Order: sequence, then structure tokens, then C-alpha cells
Amino acid sequence: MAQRRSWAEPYKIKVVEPIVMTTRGDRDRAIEEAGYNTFLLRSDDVFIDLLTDSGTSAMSDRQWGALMQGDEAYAGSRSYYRLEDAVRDVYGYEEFIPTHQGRGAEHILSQILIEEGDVVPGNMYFTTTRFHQEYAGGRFVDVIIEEAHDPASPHPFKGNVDLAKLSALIEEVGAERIPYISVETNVNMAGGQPLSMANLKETYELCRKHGILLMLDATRALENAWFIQQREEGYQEKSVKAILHEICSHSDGATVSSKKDNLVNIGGFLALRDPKLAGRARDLLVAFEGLHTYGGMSGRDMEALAAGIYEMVAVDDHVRARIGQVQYLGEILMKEGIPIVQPIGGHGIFLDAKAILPDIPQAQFPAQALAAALYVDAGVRGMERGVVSAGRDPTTGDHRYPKLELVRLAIPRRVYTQAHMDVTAESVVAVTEKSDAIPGLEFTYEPDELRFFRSRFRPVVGSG
Ligand code: P70
Repeated sequence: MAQRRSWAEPYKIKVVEPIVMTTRGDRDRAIEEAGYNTFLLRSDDVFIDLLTDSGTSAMSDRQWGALMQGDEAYAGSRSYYRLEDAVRDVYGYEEFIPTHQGRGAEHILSQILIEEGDVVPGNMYFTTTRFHQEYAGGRFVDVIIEEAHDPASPHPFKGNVDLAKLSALIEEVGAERIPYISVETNVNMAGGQPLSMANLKETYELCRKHGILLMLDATRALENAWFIQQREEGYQEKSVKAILHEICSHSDGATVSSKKDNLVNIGGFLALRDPKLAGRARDLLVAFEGLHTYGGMSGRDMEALAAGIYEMVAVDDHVRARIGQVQYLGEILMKEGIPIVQPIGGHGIFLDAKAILPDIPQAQFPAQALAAALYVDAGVRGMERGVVSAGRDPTTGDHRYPKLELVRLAIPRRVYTQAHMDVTAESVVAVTEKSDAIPGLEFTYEPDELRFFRSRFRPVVGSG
């Protein structure tokens, strides 16, 4: 296709959903009631909702049309077979196992492969993924390259696996203690950072040599494919569709939260190559999710998902515009001198809270405090991705202190306009300029598991 000077969304808007700007007084009250946790805000109190890109995409007219064609048969639904075809065509895995969302697939995969005392390496943790690995008796070990932990490193593939770290781990614990490596595409907690095809291939070769499986978290594999096309030698002329297919070819299976790349509000799947392993997964599926021909989805969910999978790869302009919007916001912030994770990632902008609030100690949750202050300024909702998200070490009980202490502004797909990005950038600048006034936080309630979702805080007296 002829190169243009600028990108534009390859769609126009047919339906809109009104949103309301609240007053500063309303927002002060709302954040206090929410215990300074943006997960506990009501969406009616939010103006621009950048909490997550998960399940928040706008569906196309074709997807809405597909909903009407859902076959709600308990067993053998036509919609299941359509979805199975879509996953086989686009991702290339033979065995397809539907689940209610990504963590449903993680649960099943962890239960069939991990035994008590096993070790599961991965290119940076993801909260729900690590939870399920530990819940199954495993121990997660981070084998991502060091650059991923440095927000300022401009490395083009910060999601890469560090093969020396992986080899050392295999040496240390023995390959028989490592059922699989979990390789995430476009690593969420690193800032939406891709891994390269070359690194994935080498990782897969190393694993095969040792009889270790390679399971992808292919939740944002489309966005990873885009970065490979843009940045990796030899991929400029290939479509993102072809690149995505090639990514999956270097793996034994994948878990996918379809609430991201796949453009639906709910759904997910586990995909495998080995039919025996798939049989064990289906045995558990019927106990935890639902029958093997619907998992946790209705027939209409499966129709919309099949349509979404085809739509995301139909033209490269879709992902180009999606990531283009994220870059638009990131570039404004960089011009304003706001410290954000470099390079700009695929699904959102990650503000470096340690750099913005250097006087708040990490034990007083700078990213949580920054997310709350940003919300109060103009009703923009982001998410803490720092020490609160990292949780406690199961053996010592201490906080885990990640190097990255970030606020994520995740951009939903096909939902907001450039004007929303402008308003967001202005608010980030305004809050950063007044950052001295932001107090640190302390827990008033801390849940035992995945604490970031429901924890509550209050400002630390005398700080800020
Ligand atoms: C987010 C969401 C979900 C997710 C993911 C990756 C790379 C698996 C999943 C789970 C939602 C979320 C989840 C936990 C904490 C905060 C937010 N990410 N793998 O906003 O999929 O949600 O469908 O069960 O990013 O990043 P699911």
C-alpha cells in the first residue's frame, strides 16, 4: 500500500456514549470514598477512563451484527466451530479451548503442567499469571533482560528473554523442574514492550533442547507483531497477520485474554498443539469454566470474538492507528518533559512515579498516590503498577519492591479521540507541576491475594 504522511483511524463513528465531567469537589469525595484506589471508583465518576485496555474496546458494526448470530446450544454450538476456525487461521494452533477470560486459561494451563516445587520462568511477571503459577505450587522466576527494569532504557525489544539468565536457571534447578517457560508478548508490566522474533526463536530452540515447553501469553501478540514489522530487520514487507502467525509458530501453546487485541468485552482461550495435553485441559475445563464447546462464553460472545480476531488482522492500518494513538499521547508528554517509560509501548503510557514523586518513599506507594492525584485533577483514571501490584513475597511476607513504580494510562481500542488524549496530557502536566502537594499513602485494608484490586488507603499525615 502507498505510504501516507500521517495515519488516520480506518473507521468512522456510528454510535456514541455520553460521558460527563464532574466537579473537583465531586472527585475529592469520590477518591476518598474509594480509599485512594482507582479500581474502587464508580465509572460514572470518571471522565476519561484509562484504567485498562481490557474489555473496553469499541466493537464494530460487524461484531454487533455477529452477536445476533450466536448459537446458544449448550453443546456443539455453531459459534464454537466458527471461533475454533478463527483461532486456527489467525494464531495457527490446532487445539482450541475457550475460557471466560485470560485468567481462566492461565488457571487451566497452570493446573495441568505445574507440580508442587516446580519453577516457571517468564519475561517479567504478570499479576494473574504469577498468581496461578504459585497457586498450582510453582515458583515464578523473572528472566527478562535487565533493560526492561529501567524505564529510561531505549532498547527496542525490552520484552526479550535473557538467554543467559534462562540457561543459568536450567543449570541451577534442572530442566525436569521446569515444565514450561511463560513468554509474554508485548510485556504489560514492562510498559507494553515487545520481544523480537529472533529472541523468541532462540528461546524456543533452547527450551526444545531441554524438553521444556514454551507457552506464550499472546494477549497482546498483535501489538508485538506491529513492533516487529516496524523495528526488526527482514519484517518490513510482511503483514502483521503473517508476523503474528510466525510468532505463534515458535511456541507450544498460548493463553489469550481476548479482552485486548481481539476487540471484545469478554472472553479468552487456551490454545495448544499437543492433543493429549489439550485433553487434560478439557477435563479441567468442564469442572471450572464450562463445557469444552463454550468454556465461559455465550454463543454470541464467541461470534463477536471470531469476528474480532479476523478484524484485528484484516488491515495493518487497524493496529497502526491503535498504536499511533498511544504514541500521539506519549510524544506530547515527552515534549513536556514528563518522565515516561521508553520507548512508548503498545497499549498505554506508563508514567515514572519514582521520578515524578522522588520524595515519597516506595513504602508509601508513590504510583498509587500519583494515580489518585491524576484522577482528582480532571477525572482521568489510570492504574498503579508498582509496589502495590507486586504484592508480598510468599516466603518472607515483605513487600516486593519492583524497580518499576509506574502509573499506567492504558488506551482502550477505538474508543477515545485525539482531543481526549490532549486533555489527558494537559492533566498529567498540571499534576506533575504540583507534585509537591501529593501525599504518600498507607494501607487501611490489604487483601491477601491480588491486593491491588481491592485495597484501601489513606494519606500519610504530614507528607505532601
Ligand atoms: C490489564 C488486564 C489482563 C491480562 C494481561 C496479560 C498480559 C493475562 C491477563 C489476564 C486486566 C488486569 C488484570 C490484572 C490486574 C490488572 C488488570 N490484563 N495476561 O488491565 O487476562 O483479565 O482476561 O483475565 O494483561 O492489563 P483477563
